[in-house]
Amino acid sequence: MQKVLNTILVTGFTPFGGEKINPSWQIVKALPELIKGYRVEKLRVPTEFGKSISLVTKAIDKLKPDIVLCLGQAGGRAQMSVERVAINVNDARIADNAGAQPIDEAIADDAPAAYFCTLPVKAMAQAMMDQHIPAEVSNTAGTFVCNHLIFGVLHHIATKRYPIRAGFMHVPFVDSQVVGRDDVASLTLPAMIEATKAAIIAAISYREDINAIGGAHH
Ligand code: PCA
Repeated sequence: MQKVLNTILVTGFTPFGGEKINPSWQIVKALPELIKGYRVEKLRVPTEFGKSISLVTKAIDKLKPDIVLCLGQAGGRAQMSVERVAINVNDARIADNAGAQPIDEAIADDAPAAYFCTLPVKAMAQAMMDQHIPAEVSNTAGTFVCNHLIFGVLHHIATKRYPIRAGFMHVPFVDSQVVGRDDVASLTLPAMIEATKAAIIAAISYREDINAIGGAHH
């Protein structure tokens, strides 16, 4: 069957670390089905080493999206954080949702030390700030399941030579998670949804521009 619409795959995680919700999935769930003519495919990913990568890479193989944007919670951060890089390390401070806690392990042996995300990180952060929502480019996605997932996704795309752009965004706690906690940053869900839409539009515009000037993938 012929592919009619361009597609963006957007993922969010299940709650972890004792939290009842994960704002990353709340945001993804609330996104429209269509953004700037791109079909929005949504996937809820378990906060587990291994399984998170296999689930998302399977979805990529099946859907062949043009863009992949994974979201995760970074409790304590004050801004929407567009990640620049993923590193080839699992080093877990807490166990994942299946009880695994890898320390100082490589994610993949036959892989580089790091991958740069291939979305326009600065334009995405700026697009969110233009909506009056605090946003930044971050130079570390940590060494837990979020970094693990985006590293695995970028490695899969590189290995398969897919013409797919992929990136990651960490999001703060949503306000309901910090009720009764002192000095912990949060944003409201509507603000984070608006911000994410703006970031997605920036990613789509960038891809359309690049393709218009000659179809380069990187
Ligand atoms: N945040 C974790 C994993 C799942 C999530 O939402 C992280 O930053 O690694």
